[in-house]
Amino acid sequence: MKQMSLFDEPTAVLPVTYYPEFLSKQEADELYQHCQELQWQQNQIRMLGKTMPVPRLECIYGDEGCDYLYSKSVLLKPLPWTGTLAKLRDSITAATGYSFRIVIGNQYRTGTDSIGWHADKESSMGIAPAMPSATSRTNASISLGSVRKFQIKPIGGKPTDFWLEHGSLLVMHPGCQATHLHQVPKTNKVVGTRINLTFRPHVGGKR
Ligand SMILES: O=C(O)CCC(=O)C(=O)O
Repeated sequence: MKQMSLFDEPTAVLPVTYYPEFLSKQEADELYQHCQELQWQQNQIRMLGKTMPVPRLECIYGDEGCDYLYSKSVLLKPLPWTGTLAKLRDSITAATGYSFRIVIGNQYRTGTDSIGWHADKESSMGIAPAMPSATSRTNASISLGSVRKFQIKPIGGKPTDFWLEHGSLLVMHPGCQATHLHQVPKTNKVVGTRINLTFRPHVGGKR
């Protein structure tokens, strides 16, 4: 499997690994079709004393009770794994060695849908998910549909831009969430729908 470790890049030392063709074109097309049947919703987020719509659609599937709260205001309650998502989870675990208990879907309908600079370090992801140690947690995300710019930067540092292709997998290794931020910025370009499936660990719920 083609794999690019950005640890090895002289100009961009990033704690991530990118697999541009993790899924074949046919597998990625079929998964994109499956994603049309998922239960997408537009959640509301509370920021700076205001309630506003999250600028993308979201869904969550996973182990029972593995609720996910982010930005102290958006509570996602997982639906049971679909067969397709469970199979994909297992294939990512086989390729990376990391285990996951939930998958969060983000659907970017147009260029104005986005996700701002953040790190994924919710306490539900582990006792010390943000610490760069062997016990800290990881994320693995599959991209489908239109290509959007993804940016990652060390906290206080300069961003590296790259484009996550249809069927690709991006793994953020343990420690990444402690030292780096990432985002998918808005764009004025005309772009089609992009779907991102982010597999994550969780310390709660039923096993
Ligand atoms: O859409 C992406 O590639 C990134 C999603 C993301 O940052 C997140 O779900 O926390």
